Amino acid sequence: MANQKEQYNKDGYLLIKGFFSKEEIAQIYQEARQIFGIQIERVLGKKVDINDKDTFEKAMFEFFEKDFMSFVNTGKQVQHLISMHRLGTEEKVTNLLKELGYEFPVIAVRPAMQFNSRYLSKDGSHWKLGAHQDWRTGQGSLDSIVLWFPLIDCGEALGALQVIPGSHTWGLMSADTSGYTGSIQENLKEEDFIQTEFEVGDLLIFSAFLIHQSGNNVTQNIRWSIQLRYNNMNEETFIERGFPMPYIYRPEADLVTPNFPVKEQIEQVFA
Ligand SMILES: O=C(O)CCC(=O)C(=O)O
Repeated sequence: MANQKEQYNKDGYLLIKGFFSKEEIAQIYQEARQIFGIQIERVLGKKVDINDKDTFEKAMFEFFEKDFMSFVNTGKQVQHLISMHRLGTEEKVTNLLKELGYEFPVIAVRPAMQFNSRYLSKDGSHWKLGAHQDWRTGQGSLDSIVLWFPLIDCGEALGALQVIPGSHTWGLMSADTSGYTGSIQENLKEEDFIQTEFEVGDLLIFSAFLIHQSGNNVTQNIRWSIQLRYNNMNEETFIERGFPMPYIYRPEADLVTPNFPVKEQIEQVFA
């Protein structure tokens, strides 16, 4: 274990084989597809078999094209899967954080599931992100940590994450505002990036300062992945800065569906 921490401190990341069970990841993946399947049926007027990968993913692309707003909202609902949230609070996760030096881990932001594909991205950022450091968006403890893992076996062709070992000690790099994370301005050498490879259950854990980027998903398939982020409440500068929370989470001011619901619809629920 001491070796694990040493390696993490040196490289800024660890790739841990078989950290999660294949079954628990499969369940989350299935529930995410089920949620999309419900709206696919409504919007496209056809039921799709979520286990028929290519047909299902084609239906995802059609759904995206046909009703973008519902697609975005469905994607947001998927972020609230209980199975995914449960995974992020498992003891083996908090134990790992403690092994890496966390005294008091908290969730930095809600877990995120991504479904990356060129066919599910209007500006390219939901296909692939340029090089960035997650700390710029999270601004939490200096030892903020990110967990990244795919819901499917995932290597270079599907665009698994690429990381620069040791770059977590280079400081906070300047970045533009492209995508939703910004991209680092400095010229980085492509050959410094290491391509990660995963089987279902493998976990990449990295410092929020580690420079990383999406690989290039050259396939017709979707790269399904999850990111979990944590802060250490005992980290001195985080305490001194008053625990900043840069993520904004608030309700819509107006009714999303005008004139809904009428009294009878509510009565029906409790009849
Ligand atoms: O999964 C990806 O392609 C990029 C995810 C990422 O780097 C991030 O959200 O910080």
